[in-house]
Amino acid sequence: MLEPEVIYNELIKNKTDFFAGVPDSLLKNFCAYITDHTDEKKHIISVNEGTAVALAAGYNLATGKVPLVYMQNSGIGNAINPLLSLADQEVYSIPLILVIGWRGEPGVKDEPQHIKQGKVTCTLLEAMKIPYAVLSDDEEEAKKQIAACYAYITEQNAPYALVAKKDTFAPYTLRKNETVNAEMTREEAIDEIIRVSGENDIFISTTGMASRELYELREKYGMSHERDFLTVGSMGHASQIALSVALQKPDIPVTCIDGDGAALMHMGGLATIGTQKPSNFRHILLNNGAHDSVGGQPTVGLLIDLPAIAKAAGYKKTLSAKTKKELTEALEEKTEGLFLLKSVYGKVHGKTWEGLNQPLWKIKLH
Ligand SMILES: Cc1ncc(C[n+]2csc(CCOP(=O)(O)OP(=O)(O)O)c2C)c(N)n1
Repeated sequence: MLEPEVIYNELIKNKTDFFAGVPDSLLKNFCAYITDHTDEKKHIISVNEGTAVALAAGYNLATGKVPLVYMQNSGIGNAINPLLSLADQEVYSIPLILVIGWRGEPGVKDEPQHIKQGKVTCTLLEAMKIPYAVLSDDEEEAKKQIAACYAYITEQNAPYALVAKKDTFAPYTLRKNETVNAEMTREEAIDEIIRVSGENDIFISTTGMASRELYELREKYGMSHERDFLTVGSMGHASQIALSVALQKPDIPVTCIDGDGAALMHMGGLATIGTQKPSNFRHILLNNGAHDSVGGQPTVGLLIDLPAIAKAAGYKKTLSAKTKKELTEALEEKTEGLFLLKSVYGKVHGKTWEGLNQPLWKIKLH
């Protein structure tokens, strides 16, 4: 295994001192080391992988140095546009290092949403003509790969990728761990939400632990899973799936259980919801200020006023709840054409999501 410190020092030695990205469980230890050892202006946990590439490009334009962008392979899709139409050699030729966590690596057991991404990870890089190395877990070999990466970048002024398999990085425990002062866990909030909801309500839950907890709570109470759609992959898109279902099924209450990281990833979707205004739609955002499912790395969720943003985007009503009592009151509030976003502050666990162990199903609505 590679000590995150060793890799970080190799990067610093090569003057790479700017890091941006969206966290991934496979890169958790590496990201934690970066957080603890990098100035806050030089480590930006970005809202999505495409914005991370843009932040890196800006840093390169401003300083001439080679920045690093980290992501899970599922984020390559978000990054393709700025990689090909901004950083590519045939456009602005921006040198940058990509560190990509390889979920769903062929031959390694993983969840359904990672299988295809895992199969095509290297092919996608090849199609983009981004050279890459699968990072060795041997220190000396990894140092050689990093040297080759900088040799290419210096000569070609273009992106180069290091693909990291599971268990490439040795454990590292984050020291700068800010605890969220919250009374309720995400699971307790979901428990309360389903307790007070109608049994025919449709639930669309976001990527990560929220979907797992919804599933497990249904099991615990012997409830049906039939009206739940678990957005296991495709982070940030649950609210739009829910919006579209709500528009087509105006007589059925539809609830989106969202996360702050996911909502921020594609925050423009709030404007689509706010202008469509289906009165059967509830958007419940479980805001723990963190990417809890992949290790608890912070989001800006608690630094900005998400309900105010939703309100400004056209949501009819927004409520906030920090305690179970406030949540129950908010859920029971009835307004004609109620249209809510509730920001619920949940405790962070910091455990990484191992995924669901059940086959995927689609809700049957037609
Ligand atoms: C495009 C993309 N980038 C990254 C990931 C990895 N990932 C899975 S869950 C998650 C964190 C989600 O955070 P949030 O929505 O705040 O929910 P929480 O885990 O805190 O409940 C991340 C980054 C992913 N699945 N897809």
